[in-house]
Amino acid sequence: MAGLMAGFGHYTHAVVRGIPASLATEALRMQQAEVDVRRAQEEHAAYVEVLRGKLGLELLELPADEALPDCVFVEDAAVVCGDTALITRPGAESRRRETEAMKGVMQDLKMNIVEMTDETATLDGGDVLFTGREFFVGLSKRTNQRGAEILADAFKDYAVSTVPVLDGLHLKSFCSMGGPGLIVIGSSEPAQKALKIMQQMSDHRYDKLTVPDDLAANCIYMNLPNKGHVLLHCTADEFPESVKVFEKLKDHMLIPVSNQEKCKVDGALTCCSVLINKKANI
Ligand code: M3B
Repeated sequence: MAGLMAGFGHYTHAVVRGIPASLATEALRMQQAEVDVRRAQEEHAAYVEVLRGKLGLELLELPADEALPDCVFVEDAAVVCGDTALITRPGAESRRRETEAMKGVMQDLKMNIVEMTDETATLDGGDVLFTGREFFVGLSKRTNQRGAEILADAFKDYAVSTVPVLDGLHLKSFCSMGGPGLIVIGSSEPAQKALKIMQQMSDHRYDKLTVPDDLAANCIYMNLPNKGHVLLHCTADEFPESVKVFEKLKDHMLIPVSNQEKCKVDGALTCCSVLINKKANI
């Protein structure tokens, strides 16, 4: 049991991608909102600097592509666990080609690549919650059962359970991992329902950290040498009540990261990087 969780949250590399000007008008969004691209780019640069400068990860930076307005949200294009990278088939047609550059960088990293070629399958990485011992896959507007099956085939060492996502875009629009065995969950009814389903389907008892704001439940946990437990979470400007909850975590190094512009196009913190644990440097 303990062996399964050892190393959870340990990362050496991160894949990120630039923000094209086309994000302002063309990126998909659930609610109409105007985005200031320059501000979004500044915000993203600060996010990247936390990963590289503060946390010491090796960054692989893909250039922005004007033809792919949502390309900064790299999480949706690949699911990485151990040495395997599953290149997804994003649910939105306009996002399908985001996977090309992602596949290229995974090849450079010498990952074991699995491609979702089945044309009936769709899956966005934002619907995939890896807990360290199993996967939960949200069945949403963007991810279907066939996509979840292909993920289960790609990561045979782990159990995979599906969770209906009735509200919002992705499973991780209201949850994420906050530590080994710790699920961070939003307070809305759909979020709480999804948590119940995950608890029922698992033979493990997860701890939970409930935050008032659903979007604030999307945070990034890492366990890094010399730093220990690290949590990137929303800022007090955005979600003051949720930040108070994070501040009760006494073992974590807490890093607030601003996400005000990117969230206008439904991008949260996890969306903007693919984290990888590679022992040997490349
Ligand atoms: C968001 C893509 C936005 C496209 C990520 C996870 C949950 C709220 N305009 N993609 N992976 N969603 O975030």
